[in-house]
Amino acid sequence: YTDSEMAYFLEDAGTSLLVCDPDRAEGLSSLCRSLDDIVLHTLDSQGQGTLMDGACEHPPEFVTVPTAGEAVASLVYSSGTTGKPKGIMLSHANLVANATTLVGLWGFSDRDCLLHALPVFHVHGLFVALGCVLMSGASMRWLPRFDASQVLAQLPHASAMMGVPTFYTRLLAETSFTREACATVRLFISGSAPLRAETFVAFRLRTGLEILERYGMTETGMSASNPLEGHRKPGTVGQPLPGVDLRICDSNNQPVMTGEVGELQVKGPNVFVGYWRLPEKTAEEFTADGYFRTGDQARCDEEGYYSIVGRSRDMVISGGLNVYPKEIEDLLDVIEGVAESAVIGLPDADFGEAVAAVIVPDPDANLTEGGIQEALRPVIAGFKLPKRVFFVAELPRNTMGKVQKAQLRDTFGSLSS
Ligand code: MCA
Repeated sequence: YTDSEMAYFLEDAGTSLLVCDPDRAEGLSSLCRSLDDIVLHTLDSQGQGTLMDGACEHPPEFVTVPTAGEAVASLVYSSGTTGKPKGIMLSHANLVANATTLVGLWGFSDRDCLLHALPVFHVHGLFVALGCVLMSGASMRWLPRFDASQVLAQLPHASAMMGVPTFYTRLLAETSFTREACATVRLFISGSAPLRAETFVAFRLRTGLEILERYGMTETGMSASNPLEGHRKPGTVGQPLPGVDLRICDSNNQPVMTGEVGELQVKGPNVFVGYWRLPEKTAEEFTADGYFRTGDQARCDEEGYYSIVGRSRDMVISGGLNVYPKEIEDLLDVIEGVAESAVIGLPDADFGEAVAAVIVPDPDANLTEGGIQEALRPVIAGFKLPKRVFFVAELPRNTMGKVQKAQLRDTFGSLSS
């Protein structure tokens, strides 16, 4: 995240202490001073920094502070359709419930070694991966980021791995990724973005193993999973987790018939406490009978397997990261020479979907794709940056004046096949 994105998080959360990589300390220290004197400490990937220097001055023993299950354990930020990121309050009880369930469901034990290559600033790498390891006493090999050759080098030490579909398509692109390369691995899990059925099949042909696809959200942790033992159905996210209640509803929050498409709603001990300082937004996202409205369109088959078939919210999932078009459109629209813009997701072989911007320039404006990307780069994180920028004379709109994004997606096709 850029410093301007960080400024929003720090202020919104009411931060009192920030721990950052030493490389970011200079930029962030002036930000911290300008925001109510936030205390800044550093910690590098080797565990060194001012945080550890300070900690060393304290005795290693301390009194454990009791806390309630419903107390907020973590605020994880996620953008939204309005463009402003929301702090998602996860309680200790949420985290414990989900980790306990997943350890049982996926069979984690102290004999496991998880190969961890996910970022730890999302629920997937932070609470799903670390939760399963900590709650089962498993061990972990922790990579700073996903790198196919590093993963291949570490796989012989691992019994399990979690990843987004991009991990698996990148591994399949390596000829040395073979049945022998994953001889020690009992479980590959995929989530955060739809796993294409063709990737599932190619993976099985190459390795003899079936990727286990599961479904979750920051607000809910994990909600559904294909089974450890039993039939893993490609194109589905499996069945509800034990203790988690899933239903598919029409626009009146009435459950639809089996096989019909509707909005997926979730209730259970995994569901978050609410959005930080946004009680009205929180109330909007829950039904009167207490189900969280995911905004995902789903279908359930006769055997109780759920498939995610679409999104009712305008969102792009790129390499497992959610990008909200409104946030980028707001930034594009203030660039000189941009009359209006629409941000869409286009199919991409590597990231599943890639962010693209469609821009209507002002008359006489002299805009280029590179110029637009450079204007955005200092203000948004790299994964949100449009990989392509297209220019059009006007945006297609319906009779209500709403931009027809489906039509734009048809027009611009895919970035790579
Ligand atoms: C990096 N870039 C990206 C992405 N990641 N662009 C689009 N989508 C991305 N996901 C940018 C970089 O800034 C860089 O830009 C350029 O693309 C190429 O980077 P590359 O080296 O190929 O990327 P990478 O560093 O290898 O990262 C790709 C990745 C990574 C391995 C797929 O994004 C990743 O680890 N994704 C996992 C996300 C995740 O954990 N999601 C969980 C959230 P430039 O060249 O301009 O510098 S969802 C969740 O938690 C819920 C609960 C759930 O269900 O799981």
